[in-house]
Order: sequence, then C-alpha cells, then structure tokens
Amino acid sequence: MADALKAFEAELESKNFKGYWQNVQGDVNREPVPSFEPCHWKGKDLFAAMEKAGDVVGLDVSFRRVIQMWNPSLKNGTSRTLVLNLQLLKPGEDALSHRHMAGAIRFILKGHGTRLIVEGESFEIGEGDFVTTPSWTWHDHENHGGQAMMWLDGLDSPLVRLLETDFHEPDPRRKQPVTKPEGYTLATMGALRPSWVRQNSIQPPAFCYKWDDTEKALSKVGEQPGDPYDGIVLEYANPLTGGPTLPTMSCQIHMLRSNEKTKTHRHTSSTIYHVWKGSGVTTIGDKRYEWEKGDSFVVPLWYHHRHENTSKDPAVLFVMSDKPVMEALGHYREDAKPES
Ligand code: GTQ
Ligand code: FE2
Repeated sequence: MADALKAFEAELESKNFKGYWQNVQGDVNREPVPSFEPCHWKGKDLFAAMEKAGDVVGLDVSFRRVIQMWNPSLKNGTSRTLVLNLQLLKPGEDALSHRHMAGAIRFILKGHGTRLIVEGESFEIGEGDFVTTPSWTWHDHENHGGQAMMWLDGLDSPLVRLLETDFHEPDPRRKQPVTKPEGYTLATMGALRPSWVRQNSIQPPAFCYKWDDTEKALSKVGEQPGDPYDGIVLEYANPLTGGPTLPTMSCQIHMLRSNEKTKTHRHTSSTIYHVWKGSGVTTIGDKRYEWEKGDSFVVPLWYHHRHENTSKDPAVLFVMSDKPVMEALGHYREDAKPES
C-alpha cells in the first residue's frame, strides 16, 4: 500500500502535480508563528560605527552611506517587511538622484543645513523633521551646510524583495532640478488644495512634517488618556487622504509620559522603534529590553509587548510598522493579553 502511494506521488511529481497530503502547506499553525525574532540595537554602537563609516566609506564606494539595523534572525532587513537604516551625509557631499519601487521615509536625527530634493521640490530639514519619499519618486540629498547630517531611513524594501517587483533607476541627470517653489507641497496638499490638480490615489505626495509641529501636537494631546497599549500616538498621516503615511508603512511618534506603563497586547503587524528622547523598558515576549536615546528595537508580529517609561521625563519614540499592509489584505488582528 505504502509502495503504491509512493509510486503515485512520483507519478504526480513527474507531471508537476503535488498532493495536498504531501505536506504542501507544512505544519498548520493555529496562530501566527513569526520566523524572526526581537532585536535591540544600541545607539552608542550605531553612532560609533557611523563615525567610522564617515572616515572609511566614501560616496564613491557606496551610493548612500548607510548602516542597516540588521536583524540576524533574517537574511536582510529589520523586520520581514521593513528596514531601518542610518544615513550620514557629510558637509559638501551630494547623494545623487535615483528612484525605486521601495517607498522610504526619513527621520532627521542630527544637524541642519541639508536639503532633501524629492520630485522637484527641495525640503530644508532639521532635527526631528520627517520626510517621505514615496515609491518611485526621484530623490537626492545635498549637504551644503557646515554640519554632518544624520537621519534614519525607513524603507519597505524587504517587502518589495518578497514581491520581486523592484524597479530601480539611477537619474541620468545625476542631480534633479528644483522645479517647485519652496513650500509648494505644504501649501497645496494640506488643508487647501488647488481644484485642478489631480492626485495619485495610492501614493501620497512627498511631504515634510516639521518637528515644531510635531512637538506642538504632542503638547496639545499630552494630557489626554492616549492609547492604553502605546501611550500618546501621533500618526504622520497622508495629507490628502488622512490614511497611513505610505501604503506599506505607518509612521508615528509615540510619547510615554513620566513613569507611564502601558498594557500588554499583540498584533499581526510588526513594529520598529527608535528612541528619540528619554529611556525606558519594553517587554517583548518574556524578555526585557532596556532602552535609551539612540537605541532601536523591533517587535515581530504576534509577540506580546508592553512599554514602560522608567524616568521622570517624557520618552519619545519614532515608530514604523507594516500595519497598512495587514489592513489592506484583511490580515490585521490584535489582541489584548488578559491581565494576570
Ligand atoms: O537615501 O535613497 O537607506 O535608496 C537605502 C536605500 C537610503 C536613499 C537607504 C536608498 C536610500
Ligand atoms: Fe533611494
């Protein structure tokens, strides 16, 4: 009998068929089992490494001077879908223009005087500013100031790699011309919009969210109860639709107030955190991760997690997650851990 089945399976295989009983779908799990693990990157190590990179890695060697928060439980990337990088651009440097399928965001950590040029608009950026370069937008960076600039890059390139849909085009012009007036997008794609300009319904416009505004918003909502699992949360919304930052990622600022402790939950989206201010502890699964300014960490999907601000000052975290992907596919689920 067993021999007959084996022979049958061989026959199926020879014709490019597979029986469902041949373990096609592997072990069936009753709930998500992530294949990658939490990870914590120390800011001290990251910035020391980047200082070295500034000495030994020129833009002739590397198109962008970038160090990845590599999750060693993955071949590449920070989570299954997203990657968090640190980029350094030294005074006088130009990072040449290109565009790619991967959507990207920048969160500026250090310095001022650099310009990010996206789709013909030049954005002057400073610490705490947040800029999007949505999928397939031309982007180059130039540091004509006297200060080294460092920012976080968040990209959905691991997801693009999974989907194998990457297009990637170096700009034949090397640098793109600035064709839009200063402040163009802010003035036309916020609450006031020219009626004749047609908008892309999937990709948001490239947009710059200034830290001053973020800080103001934080102070306006800082006394409210906030979210029981994340504290105070501000999302960098698509200015046209109010939807997520990019179709593939939601970026947010979280604030945990003095000694605030959140409740425990889990969800089918994975989240990457970078500590912008303050210090605290995040429990992921059964492990505690003590973090401080400059650190990054990742919470894979379906891991229980909770946060605690262990200091008297507010803790502010820059956060990105793939929740929009899960929501668009109908895969988003969330559940609270019953209090013990
Ligand atoms: O600045 O264009 O961190 O293309 C990775 C890929 C930054 C960029 C990254 C990129 C860029
Ligand atoms: Fe890029």
